[in-house]
Amino acid sequence: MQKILVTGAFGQIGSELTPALQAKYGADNVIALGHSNIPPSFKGVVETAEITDMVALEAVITKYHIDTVFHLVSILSAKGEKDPSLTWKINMEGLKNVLDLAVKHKLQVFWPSTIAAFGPTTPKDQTPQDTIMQPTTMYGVSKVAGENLCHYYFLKYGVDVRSVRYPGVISWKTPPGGGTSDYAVAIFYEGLKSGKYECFVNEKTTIPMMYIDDAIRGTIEIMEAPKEKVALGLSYNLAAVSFSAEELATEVNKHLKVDVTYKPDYRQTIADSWPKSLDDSKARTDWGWKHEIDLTKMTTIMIDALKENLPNG
Ligand code: AKB
Repeated sequence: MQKILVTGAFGQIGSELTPALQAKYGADNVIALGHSNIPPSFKGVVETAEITDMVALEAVITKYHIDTVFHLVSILSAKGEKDPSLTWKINMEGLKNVLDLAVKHKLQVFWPSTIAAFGPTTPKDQTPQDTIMQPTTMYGVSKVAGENLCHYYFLKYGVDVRSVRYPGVISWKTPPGGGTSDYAVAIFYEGLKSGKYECFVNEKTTIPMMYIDDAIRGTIEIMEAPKEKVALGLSYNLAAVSFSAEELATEVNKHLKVDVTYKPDYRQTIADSWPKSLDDSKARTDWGWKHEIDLTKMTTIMIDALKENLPNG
């Protein structure tokens, strides 16, 4: 990794991965690709291009002699159900463009899949690495198709494409937006702002979750791992913690008084279709994945950080 392009650089993962890569590889060696959502405070090299615009994308890759792409652009599960056609277009055309450019320019690629690639017919507890994958959202469908596309580009063209299946990721730098796992972020924002949170899934809802620092570390580690330790073209299950919405509310209430009520909407069905926990032993064995942050630590970090950074926190 010498010249890195991050697509979706200002989304939930990108806004923390980009500075982590800048710190490690030098600010001039990381190009952040965005469009309408570039924060004025961002320090670094920025380019704008639509992910569906292959010519514009190739121009950026050529201009900076890019050798590595972290391709994060994606429409998430809940937002995706509002416009499934657009979700397919952004998620799949974007990935195919990046993979085609990877063949042409010999790029190493990171692309994330997620727990949304699973569906109601998947075993829910300790979901295995290889299992039934029949998702019920367009986002999930794009993730299964994307996993297969990455595998195909590895088999057919030898592309060094590496991937993990993220759980719901919890972070504080960007406000929640478009995902189903967002309730586990929104409870902190709303709790600090108003002391109340109306949760859009019921109290028993349990899905795998991970604090952003673990997700960023895992992402960089899989990309830096020696080739012989990683199954290229495979999306690895990646786990940290699993807890119910009620357990999260209890943990948050150890720090601040938040009145949590539950009013499930269409996102309940999505959350119910996902695993409760993941078996990520293949990632642990192959390239040494290990999470560090549990529910207690994550809650403390979120509250401390938002207290300092939310305008009315
Ligand atoms: C979402 O909720 O859509 C995402 C995911 C779990 O992939 N955070």
